[in-house]
Amino acid sequence: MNRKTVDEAYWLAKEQYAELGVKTDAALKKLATIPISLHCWQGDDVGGFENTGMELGGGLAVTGNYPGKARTPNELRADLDKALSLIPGKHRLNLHASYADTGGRKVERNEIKPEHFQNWIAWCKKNGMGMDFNPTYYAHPKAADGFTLSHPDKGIRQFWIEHGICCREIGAAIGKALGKTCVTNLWIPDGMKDTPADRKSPRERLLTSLDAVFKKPIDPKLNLDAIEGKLFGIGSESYVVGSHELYLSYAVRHNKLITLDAGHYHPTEGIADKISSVLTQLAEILLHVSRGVRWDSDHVVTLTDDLEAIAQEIVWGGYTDRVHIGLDYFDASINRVAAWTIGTRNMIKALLMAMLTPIDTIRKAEAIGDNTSRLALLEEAKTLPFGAVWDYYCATKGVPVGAAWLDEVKTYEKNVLAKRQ
Ligand code: RNT
Ligand code: ZN
Repeated sequence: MNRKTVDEAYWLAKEQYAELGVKTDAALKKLATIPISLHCWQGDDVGGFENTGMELGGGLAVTGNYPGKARTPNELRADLDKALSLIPGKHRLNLHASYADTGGRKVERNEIKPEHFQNWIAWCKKNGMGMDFNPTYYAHPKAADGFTLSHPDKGIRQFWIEHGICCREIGAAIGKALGKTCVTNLWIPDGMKDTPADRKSPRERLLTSLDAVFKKPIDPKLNLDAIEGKLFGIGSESYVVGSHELYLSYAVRHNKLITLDAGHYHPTEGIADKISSVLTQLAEILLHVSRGVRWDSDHVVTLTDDLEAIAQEIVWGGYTDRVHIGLDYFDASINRVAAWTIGTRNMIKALLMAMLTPIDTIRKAEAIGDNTSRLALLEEAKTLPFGAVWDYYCATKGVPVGAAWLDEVKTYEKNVLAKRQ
């Protein structure tokens, strides 16, 4: 589509929205201020660069063997550069500790320091991006039996406590270097395949470990702590130590962020409704936007009703400053740069759709008990010319309009990814 057509379609759409009291220019201005945190682990199937030869473990499973996955930090950054050139707006990087860029030197996880992430920090700085961080509690000999911070062995627990402490320091260093607060998200795989005889002791050990990890106060302008629970995983079908309830109560008590991962609840349970619930008492939260297909399968984020509901809650609730939006999926069966591009563009699209809904009018109807109008207007809103506004946003941000980005990914695949075998 040429620029003239994009602009003309936008002007028509703008008029149509204006009649409903929706200001499209203002929506696009606001949209440009909302960063999405791109998860590094889509680029290499959650592999990281420690070269321990360990299996992923922790119940994480990546299927597919599409050629061209990033093998080095430089390759991963190049792939991210490509994806970011196809995504409108300024975004963030979400990095796992296992992606330390140590120049091939082995550094134990309880000894990692900000210096091991300097190349990542420099890359973010160059791109004007913020950065988020995650301790890595899997793919390690000390996590091989499925327990980390709740391990019955004190020495193993201590190792993982030290890892958590290192990661918060790194988070603070990231926040300081980039002048943008880093969110450091803690997730552990600990759990049991079959019915436990003692649910209590591992949870009490986890609590003590969390207290040790979070003991040192860190300036919340530099680093914010988030904690991510789940209901079940592969190998932890019957019991997960770090359940949603454990972390939610911890977050409320200790002023942490709760992380809501879209794949971490009962398979038909969405996270959209949880946002306004937990934000009644928590200052901020982190989302792991993902897509489960029948289970916590971490498929590429598509523009589903679930995604729209999440975006609506963030936008309509006025929570854009209190909800940190991160992505969490990993698909190795398709081009990985495309996977990032598709999922991130969809997240942004969903936010824009929410912003373009005449919610004030719909809320007025609700307030006077006119639920007929509420339903009618919500349904009519679904066929408003959202696509024209989205295309215009892409064009004005200098990224490909429509499926044109795919040609660029195909070219990149031919020139770069295919040469990686
Ligand atoms: C696992 C959690 C966790 C991981 C990443 C790689 O179930 O969702 O967020 O996906 O840390
Ligand atoms: Zn997650």
